[in-house]
Amino acid sequence: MKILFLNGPNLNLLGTREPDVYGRTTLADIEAQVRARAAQLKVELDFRQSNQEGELVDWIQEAKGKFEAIVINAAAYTHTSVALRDAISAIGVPTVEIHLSNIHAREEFRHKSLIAPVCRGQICGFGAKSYILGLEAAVYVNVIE
Ligand code: CA2
Repeated sequence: MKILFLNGPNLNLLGTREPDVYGRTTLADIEAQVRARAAQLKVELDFRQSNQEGELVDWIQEAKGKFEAIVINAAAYTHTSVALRDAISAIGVPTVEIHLSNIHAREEFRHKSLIAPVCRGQICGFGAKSYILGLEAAVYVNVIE
């Protein structure tokens, strides 16, 4: 099974800026944790980050036929991107939405996710563990389908 992890804008800054909000764990640290769990589950991973909305759309489109699931932290595009939502909806690859923070407990503009209705489910609020739970959910949706 192959799973594509996508990370949206500014997540490359994790661990280096605003540690009070997002902690000191870098995206590379999170990737290492996800890879360790993926090895236990015998799952292959591709782990990517982009600040460009169009590049994320391209990667979602290209996932069809190559990956069994997508796990996405769309970051700020979660709340704004009809393009990401349309791409997820169009390709039909099961997609799990994840966030480090509990977006529902933060500013009101973060409560709305445009991608949530086209994702299989949402995991938020567990810090780096949201990524591990996202991986497990991606495996789960493939096992039960
Ligand atoms: O909680 C999450 O994972 C978010 O997707 C993170 C996004 C935010 O816009 C979403 O509402 C929730 C922000 C990612 C930016 O990360 C930074 C890391 C360090 C310094 C600045 C931003």
